[in-house]
Amino acid sequence: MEKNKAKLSRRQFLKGTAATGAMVGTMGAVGFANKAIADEVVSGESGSAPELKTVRTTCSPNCTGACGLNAIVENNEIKAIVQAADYPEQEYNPRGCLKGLSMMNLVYGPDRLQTPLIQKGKPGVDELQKATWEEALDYTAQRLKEIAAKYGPESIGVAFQVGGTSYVHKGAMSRLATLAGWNIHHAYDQNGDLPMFWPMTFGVQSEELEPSEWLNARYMAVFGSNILATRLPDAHFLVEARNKGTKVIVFDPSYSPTAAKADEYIAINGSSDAAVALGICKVILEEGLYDQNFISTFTDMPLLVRLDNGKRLKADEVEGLTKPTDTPTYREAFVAYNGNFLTVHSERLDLPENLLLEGEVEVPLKSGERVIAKPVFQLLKESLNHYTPEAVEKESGMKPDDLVRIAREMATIKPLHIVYGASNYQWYHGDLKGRALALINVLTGNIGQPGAGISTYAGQYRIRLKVGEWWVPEGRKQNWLPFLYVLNGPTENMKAKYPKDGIKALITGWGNPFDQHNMSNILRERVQSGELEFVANIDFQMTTSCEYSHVVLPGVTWYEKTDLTASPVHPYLQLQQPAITPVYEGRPELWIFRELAKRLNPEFEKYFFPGLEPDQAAEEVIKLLLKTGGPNCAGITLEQLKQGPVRLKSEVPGDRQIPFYEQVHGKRPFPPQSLPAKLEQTAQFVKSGRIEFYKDEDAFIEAGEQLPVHKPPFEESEYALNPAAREKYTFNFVTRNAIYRVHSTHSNNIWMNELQEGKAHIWLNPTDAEEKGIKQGDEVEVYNDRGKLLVYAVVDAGVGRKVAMFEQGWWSRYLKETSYNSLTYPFIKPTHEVYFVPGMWAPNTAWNECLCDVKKVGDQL
Ligand SMILES: Nc1nc2c(c(=O)[nH]1)N[C@H]1C(S)=C(S)[C@@H](COP(=O)(O)OP(=O)(O)OC[C@H]3O[C@@H](n4cnc5c(=O)[nH]c(N)nc54)[C@H](O)[C@@H]3O)O[C@H]1N2
Ligand SMILES: Nc1nc2c(c(=O)[nH]1)N[C@H]1C(S)=C(S)[C@@H](COP(=O)(O)OP(=O)(O)OC[C@H]3O[C@@H](n4cnc5c(=O)[nH]c(N)nc54)[C@H](O)[C@@H]3O)O[C@H]1N2
Ligand code: SF4
Ligand SMILES: [Mo]
Repeated sequence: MEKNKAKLSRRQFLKGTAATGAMVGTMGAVGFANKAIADEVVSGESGSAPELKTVRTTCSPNCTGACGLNAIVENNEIKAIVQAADYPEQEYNPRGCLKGLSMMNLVYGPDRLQTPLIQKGKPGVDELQKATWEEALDYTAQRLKEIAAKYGPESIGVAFQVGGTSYVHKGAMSRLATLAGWNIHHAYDQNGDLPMFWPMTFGVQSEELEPSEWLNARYMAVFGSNILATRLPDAHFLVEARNKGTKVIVFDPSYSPTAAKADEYIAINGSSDAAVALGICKVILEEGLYDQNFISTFTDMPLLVRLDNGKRLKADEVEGLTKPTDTPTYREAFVAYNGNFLTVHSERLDLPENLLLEGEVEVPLKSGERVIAKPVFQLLKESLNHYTPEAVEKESGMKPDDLVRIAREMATIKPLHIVYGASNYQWYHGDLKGRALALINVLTGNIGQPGAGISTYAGQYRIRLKVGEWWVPEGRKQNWLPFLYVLNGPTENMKAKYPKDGIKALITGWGNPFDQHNMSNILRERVQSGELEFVANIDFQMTTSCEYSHVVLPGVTWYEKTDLTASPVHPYLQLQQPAITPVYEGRPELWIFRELAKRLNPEFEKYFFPGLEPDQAAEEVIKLLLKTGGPNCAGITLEQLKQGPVRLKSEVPGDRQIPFYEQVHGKRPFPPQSLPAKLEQTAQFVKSGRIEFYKDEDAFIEAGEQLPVHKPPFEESEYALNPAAREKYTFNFVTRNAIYRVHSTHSNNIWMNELQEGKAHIWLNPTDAEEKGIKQGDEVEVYNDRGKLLVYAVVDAGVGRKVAMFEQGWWSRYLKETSYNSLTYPFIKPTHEVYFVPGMWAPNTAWNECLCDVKKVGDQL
């Protein structure tokens, strides 16, 4: 654990820090540029100097970075944080950003929680009172027992944010929730990070190329992903790829920092990406630029669809065909045609080559009826007829000549990598946009090859190991409830089980829902009215959510505990190792849950390694996870991880992370497994065992979304909710992620705030600002019927027309106690309710599907 011990005088140490700080500029202003420099500095003179040690850990906020960092520790205090730069593959070195390197500002900052706190008055109004751990834990257990007795344990909701950064401690929360029968709210859909086109089209939760694969792409089309700000330690791969000759093109309503690094920037209207993608696909089909062999083998394009009911033709319906007996219960056998009707086996990609893709056939059914059917490809071709370059221009603003030229480029310059950013799928029709974008890759065979594919990079949500042995005690079942239902109430079509009295208590950790969840103001009101009877929040600092809690339990940062991290956006398995003992009275979360568990039921304690210190217990959990985690971590040991990061295993040569490589190269059915779900849970999403563009479940047919189509924003959301919004609220409230924060974490980091004048801003287009009489620096109210936000104007020609761009994450205290998530609304799209597999197919939040107006503070309406 302690990789490096040396002596250094304080004077020498500070000198070293200052010198390297100046040298590395913004990337390392707080400390050393990399471990080599750190080593040089710490190997100084001997004598009476204090002892320094270097501890390697992993920066673990809800960021895409997962950067390996070294803490330089003196007398149990972190003096500096430096990039570890110890990845075996040099292209990943170094990783880190100024937020991670200035984490001491939070570890030792003024907002650090010192003791447990109990609210004896009104949450959000009265001061929380200091309490001992005994008092806080006893009180929490007592309230939870009372609420469970009154409303049932399922009325208690648990939210713990992205799993990939904390297999041990977040797992402990899941373990306790499962034992107690509480409901768990999956973070992925609540965050709006679940790109629903993935399960719909590929049957997986989501997938992405590892960043070094960008270097293998020759064409990289970025649709609304701000890599330069939201994938800071990986952004250099984009720049290097471009330097090597990869064309980089950015589609975004606003000129983002990433657009500034591209070869070409195309300004498009908000949520018009599906129109653009389908326009591109039309050109690809018309000019014969598609890969016929690929689509016949790996997709549903040859499957026949009945014109009378819009459903795919099943083998069992057709005279002379039968569903193969070895078809799994969660799959279906469909039909293709090559002069004869052929049964399409869901588990075998073995159809002959000369399949009918265009035209129609008459099908004799077992019932004696005859129906007309067309292949999916034919139906697609017909539906694409609407997307002429001129029609696309009308929807998106993209010039027809550009569309045709770019379509040809995308179809012919291979490998093609499309990056579909989170902000872009955080719209009501984000699923349709993703299905349309994926169609470009699939038609051109850009799937499962080095440098090729479509990727969605959100936070570190996805689980890369089998976690069941730790997260779910043997013989128990988890209860899940998507958070959108907590806000919205139950819906007619929901598949998740809604508790009879709703959610009456919340236990949250690793998140700040009272700023970050939509309708955060409603959540606040529910606590204050008593509708939400009890909230316990575990954090290491005093966030807005702490202010609205009944009990605050001080957890610890990743510098104060042992944990394991492995996320989808990073190819390495890494440890968090304690650099210091917990600050003040903070306690590792596993300890907190063990203490709570034994108070809830003495039987529960045995599930949490009683008798072991938290770090010892965490190591036992890690050993268990490595043993039972499945092929991705096979053979990896704790001892190995203590030496440094270890690349996760995969079936791709070199353990590379290339989605669907095994499907395409081994002709295996779709989908591959999405952990932690069982294969049959997600395989039901693509019943044909192929990449599916035609969805025939009733909700898709009712919505007219069997095939990917473009639908304009707001029609089924804001305008359906309030028709007056069409005239009243003409600005689109877009909430992108900030380079200065990780969501709301670092809201209070003084160094980061200095870079933003300590103020929250709203970005407006100059024409819009002028029309509203708003000038640079003016205080502005951004508002709609649901809420308001007070911020300062930045007038910026790069911002799209009628966009009010806010960088999400600010604590209310920096917004004059307004809440930016008081404007957003938890819309639920019916096609997201066709199945329910937690965090895989569930209603996804659409932050950007939000309208507002802006006015200068002081102006009358
Ligand atoms: N520094 C930092 N990095 C982070 C995070 C952080 O908070 N801070 N958070 C992490 C997490 S959890 C996430 S989910 C990711 C999110 O990271 P990204 O996917 O990059 O998302 P955003 O930064 O929200 O927005 C990116 C861009 O989408 C554009 N956009 C919005 N709507 C549309 C549209 O309809 N079409 C198109 N083409 N573009 C559109 C916006 O104008 C913006 O430029 O970042 C991760 N990385
Ligand atoms: N309007 C709008 N809202 C959004 C978004 C948007 O684009 N627009 N983005 C959404 C997205 S993509 C996401 S991912 C969410 C993120 O929202 P949240 O998940 O709420 O993330 P943070 O705001 O970073 O809050 C994390 C909290 O956990 C604490 N913490 C960090 N590490 C630890 C630890 O080890 N132990 C404990 N106990 N606490 C810890 C931090 O101090 C911090 O207060 O926000 C969502 N909200
Ligand atoms: S905040 Fe994100 S990018 Fe910065 S050091 Fe931490 S993990 Fe890396
Ligand atoms: Mo996210």
